[in-house]
Amino acid sequence: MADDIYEEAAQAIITSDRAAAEEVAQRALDQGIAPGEIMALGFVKGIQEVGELFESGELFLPELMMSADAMAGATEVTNAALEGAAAEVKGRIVLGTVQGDVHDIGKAIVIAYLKANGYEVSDLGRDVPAASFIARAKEEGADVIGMSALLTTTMEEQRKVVKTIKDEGLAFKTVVGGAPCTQRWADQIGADAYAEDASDGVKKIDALLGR
Ligand code: B12
Repeated sequence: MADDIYEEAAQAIITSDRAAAEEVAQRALDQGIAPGEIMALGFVKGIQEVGELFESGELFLPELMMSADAMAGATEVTNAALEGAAAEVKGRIVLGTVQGDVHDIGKAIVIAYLKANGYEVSDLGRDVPAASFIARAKEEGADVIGMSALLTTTMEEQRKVVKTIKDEGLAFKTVVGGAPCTQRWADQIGADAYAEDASDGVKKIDALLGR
């Protein structure tokens, strides 16, 4: 049953079992479940629960890191299934996790979705300084700069990038995402869009570029 496999996926993350996570991801794909679906309804539920256990002090950093590793394994399997799905190139995007922040699981999912939906994406990695977002966007003639931030302390980096674009009169559109970000935050810093998850990211970028 589909519900069971979603639960199995969540459990593989909660129990930090990378091998199980990869096996469940592959089995879900073999059963015809879409990569985004097993991610959103299974693995992401698991890592959210891990985050809650960490916050309430029931789980510690080494366990959180092992769960993150299991999540990375699942993401590799589902992202591979998204590869090569698109035919036309709709635009160029540079995307990274902001300076001071090493959370990159969500970013990897967003990149896979964008690629599968026809975008050329340069992955700038994590802990990316504001100046590097701008320099790479210029170098690559990007249409959009995407910034991921998972910490309330690193969200400010998104503001720096948006401000530089405005100060220098550059044409890049900006999209922000990550757990602490909201539409309100995007409005506050003057970003062009906020996306709640990977598929929303594709929708928002399509809309920004009139695709
Ligand atoms: C996994 C994890 C880690 C892993 C990260 C591994 C990795 N390679 O990414 C490790 C163990 C390294 C880690 C470390 C830390 N973490 Co941490 N971590 C998490 C956890 C549990 C899950 C994050 C995650 O992967 N979620 C799953 C993905 C799929 O979701 P997502 O990232 O939100 O991305 C989706 C959307 O947001 C959106 N999106 C994201 N980015 C973008 C960008 C664009 C452009 C678009 C369009 C969309 C988009 O699309 C994605 C896909 O749908 C969260 C809890 C949580 N609720 O988020 C805590 C959490 C973010 N961490 C937290 C903390 C405190 C830390 C540490 C400071 C812990 C410590 N004491 O050292 C360090 C900080 C390290 C650093 N400098 O960055 C806090 C942050 C609190 C705060 N308010 O700032 C959280 C909320 C946990 C908690 N509840 O306390 N962490």
